[in-house]
Amino acid sequence: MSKRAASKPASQADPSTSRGAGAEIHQTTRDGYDALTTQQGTPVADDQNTLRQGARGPALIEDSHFREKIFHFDHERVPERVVHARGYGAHGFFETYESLANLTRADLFQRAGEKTPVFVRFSTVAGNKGSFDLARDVRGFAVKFYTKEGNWDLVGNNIPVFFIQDAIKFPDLVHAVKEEPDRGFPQAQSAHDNFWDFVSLMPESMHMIMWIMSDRAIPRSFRFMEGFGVHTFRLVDARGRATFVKFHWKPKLGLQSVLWNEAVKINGADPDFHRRDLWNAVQSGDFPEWELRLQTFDQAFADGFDFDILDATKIVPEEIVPPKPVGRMVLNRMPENFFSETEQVAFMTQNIVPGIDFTDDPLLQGRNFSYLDTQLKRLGGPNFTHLPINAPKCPVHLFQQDGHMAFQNPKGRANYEPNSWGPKIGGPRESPEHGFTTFAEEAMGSKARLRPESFADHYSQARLFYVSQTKVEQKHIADALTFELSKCEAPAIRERVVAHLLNVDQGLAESVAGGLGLSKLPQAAPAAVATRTDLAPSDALSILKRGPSHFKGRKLGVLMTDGLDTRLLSALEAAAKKEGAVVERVAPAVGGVKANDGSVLPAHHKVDGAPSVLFDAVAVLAGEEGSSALASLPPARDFVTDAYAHYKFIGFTPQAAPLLAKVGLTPEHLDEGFLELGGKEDAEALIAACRKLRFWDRTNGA
Ligand code: HDE
Repeated sequence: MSKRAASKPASQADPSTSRGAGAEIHQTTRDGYDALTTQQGTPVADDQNTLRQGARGPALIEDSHFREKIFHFDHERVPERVVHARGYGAHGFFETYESLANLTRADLFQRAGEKTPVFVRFSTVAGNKGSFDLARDVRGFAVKFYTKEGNWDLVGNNIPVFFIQDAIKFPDLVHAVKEEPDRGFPQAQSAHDNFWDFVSLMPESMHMIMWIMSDRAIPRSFRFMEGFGVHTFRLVDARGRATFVKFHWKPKLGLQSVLWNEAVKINGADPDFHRRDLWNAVQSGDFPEWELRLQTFDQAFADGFDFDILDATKIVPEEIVPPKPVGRMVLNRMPENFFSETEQVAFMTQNIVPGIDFTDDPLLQGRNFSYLDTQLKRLGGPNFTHLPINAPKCPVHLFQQDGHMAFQNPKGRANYEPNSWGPKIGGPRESPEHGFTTFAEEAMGSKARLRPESFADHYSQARLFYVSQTKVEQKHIADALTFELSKCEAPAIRERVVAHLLNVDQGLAESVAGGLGLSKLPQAAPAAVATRTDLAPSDALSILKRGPSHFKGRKLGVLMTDGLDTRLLSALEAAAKKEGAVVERVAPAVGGVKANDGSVLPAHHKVDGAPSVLFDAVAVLAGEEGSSALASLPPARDFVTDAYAHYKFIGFTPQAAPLLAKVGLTPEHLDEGFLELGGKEDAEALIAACRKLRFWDRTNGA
């Protein structure tokens, strides 16, 4: 183009045809699109070129469309959450099984079958917004119930205890775990000196450390993890009688985690593994579901515990107080816009409804102070409840007004109370019969900064958690501790942590000390209260002891080659479908493979981009034609090697033998986790075997 010629954008309509036409013409383009407008609604004629003085001249300040567009772009970001920055949400409903009127007056629990809309946001804690999903971390599990009597936010985690007992230590904990301030790394991981330095000086964190070093901290996906309200709350009935309650979410699909070696690789192969999983499940109609269960007990019962129910580093074992199912939550709709909903949602622990109340847990009390503050900072003003995701779905009547971005100011003349304008225009009034009333707890004592004696036992429940695990799970905890502490540069920090582990379990401490290459065991850390070794192990604390007996909701990765038997693939897909599982096809090229009947079978993934860590089980459906080429393909070799190392079930056709042999899996090495596939029955047998999820009997896995 000549330097002097002005470019005429394709979208620029001929002014003679559009001028003077009716309003509808301004709202749509000639080819049927909505007309692009400015924020003020003015139709835009040219969105390709800034307004200039001559084709090659300077930009003009009167270009308000450009100014508005860039101004808005420059302000697209709001501060990310200080913690739980990386999250993913979904809409759904909560359905009450039966009336709980005997326990609480909370409206959502009054009627069997009542459905309450919810929005849930899952998150990691330590990483920034752009970090990867499979960080070793506690997961946030925050639920906003839009009840008929206001929003109730149950802002929980997938681990039922916390690192600290008093909210005043939260900034220290978070500073310690996040990137070190001088260097700005490591990101989204606790494997560094500052975190373990803090932990080693805070014995109250030991119980949480057991959980966070367990496989709970690397869940297979949000759909396979539990949720907990963590603190003890209160339910209050219509007569004002209170019962203590702990909230539990149980995933219908069962619990499942990945191995650390898988987590590391998933983060590279698909950093969005968890969000993609939730998106795919909901979009395909496989709606994830959790059951809400309540542990309830009264003061007299609580007095019988040897720990304090106000201490968030303690659990009430499920064997002592079995959680009672009271309803189910189904997530059935993804947000239409990630920012508007998942980013702008503002959870606050202080959002409770009549019939639910707090306890004096010092962590909860501190949280109730913090969340409002954080929303003001993040969302920029006091009117964030006007955003659709935060707005209650019940009537809201109040005298609060104005402020940034107010778009629901109260109507009418009365904006104060008392007034004498009468019910029609005088605005709302308080309702003592129905309104929220705080449980009338007696409180006494002098003002002081004190930690109660009843919070002093830091090791007994850490030990309880450890001894309740299977051998495989115990090894994972020891390996995780060894890995994390090996990343600490200061030997004194490693030793201090081992000194605490000696109060948890001698074998665990020895194993970690051995893994770290400590020349001798340190002295056990001084303990305010001796560790109880007589607590009955709790199977509910183990993932593997309660593994699912189905493969539903899981994913089989099928590596295909040219010449594969289409009937076998169909049989495998049918068996998986019957089970409620998903099959994804992987091939040397994403265009697919040519099957033995001449048909072309498209693939979901090229093998380089779909390592076996993305699947719960795999099958290698090689055919004659593709067999030897597959064996010489490095990512195909990794596909099998990893599946083997990760204890996965592996289906294979005889033509896969060259690939298996290439990675040392000659026939004498194939254990019962390998299933040869010939026909329909074998396909069904593979899916049936996969119900165990992993073949733990394999002796030399990762
Ligand atoms: Fe939070 N926490 N927290 N927290 N928390 C936040 O609020 C805080 C704690 C939890 O998906 C912040 O909106 C303090 C325990 C979840 O949007 C902030 C203390 C548990 C989410 C905050 C805790 C949680 C948050 C940051 C110590 C499990 C994400 C952004 C007393 C029961 C919610 C925000 C979402 C978020 C403060 C401890 C769960 C700064 C002071 C214990 C799931 O307000």
